Amino acid sequence: MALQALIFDVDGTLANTERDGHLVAFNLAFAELGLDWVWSNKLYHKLLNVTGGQLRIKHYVNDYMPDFSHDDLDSFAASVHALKTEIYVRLVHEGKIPLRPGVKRLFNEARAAGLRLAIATTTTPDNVDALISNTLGHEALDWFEVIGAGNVVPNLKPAGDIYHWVLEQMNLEAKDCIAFEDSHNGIASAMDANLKTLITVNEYTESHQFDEAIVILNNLGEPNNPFKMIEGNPSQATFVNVDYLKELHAKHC
Ligand code: XBP
Ligand code: MG
Repeated sequence: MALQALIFDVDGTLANTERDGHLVAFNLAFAELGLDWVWSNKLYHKLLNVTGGQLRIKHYVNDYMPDFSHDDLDSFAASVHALKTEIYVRLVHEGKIPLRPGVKRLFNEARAAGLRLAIATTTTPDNVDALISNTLGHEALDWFEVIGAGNVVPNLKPAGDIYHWVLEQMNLEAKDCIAFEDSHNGIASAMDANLKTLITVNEYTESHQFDEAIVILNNLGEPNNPFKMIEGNPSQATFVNVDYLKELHAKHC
């Protein structure tokens, strides 16, 4: 079967949201709540192994702040996280987080070619809405047939739940799709649903293992700004477009 759909992760894949958005928002939320916690970039790099902002806060308290007193860790983490989400959405609307190279172009080319688009992320749905509408316009939310976010499945990535859910919603088989990810937890989730996965690394994930990726790139590239291939089969392509995706699909799926 020909390639039919592209399924995108959000954080780290569509934009450098972790460094420019989530980390900044966590620290601003801590300060606003009078907590003297400051997550450095180095610490956040480690904390990213735990997906989901609320789980990340609980992991931090348990592993780094064992003496921190709280009545109920679940509700504490939920309230810090709610404020962090508000701040993150505000940062996105201030235009602080651009899309990574090639993302907007590829969405447009894929739509023109009749490919179906979807999102599979562990982040909060408000964050996805804010990023898409701020960078592409509010109407771009309709470009995605399904937006699967962290609230629709019980287990976050690296579990495969979100990709299984998206495939089921679209009534598609994994072999007819390509997933786009940036992290080890992300590719583990996609692989659980048998999805062939294209990786674009970022500063937090360039040392991750991506043994099963169909190709590993520094970014999607643009006609005037070619990608760097970190691992993959040689190709004439210098940026990711629909023809290159079809080539990858034919080779791997
Ligand atoms: C993203 C996440 C999220 C974000 C923060 O992982 O793990 O937790 O870091 O967003 P992926 P929330 O890119 O693999 O989906 O605070 O809304 O969870
Ligand atoms: Mg990601």
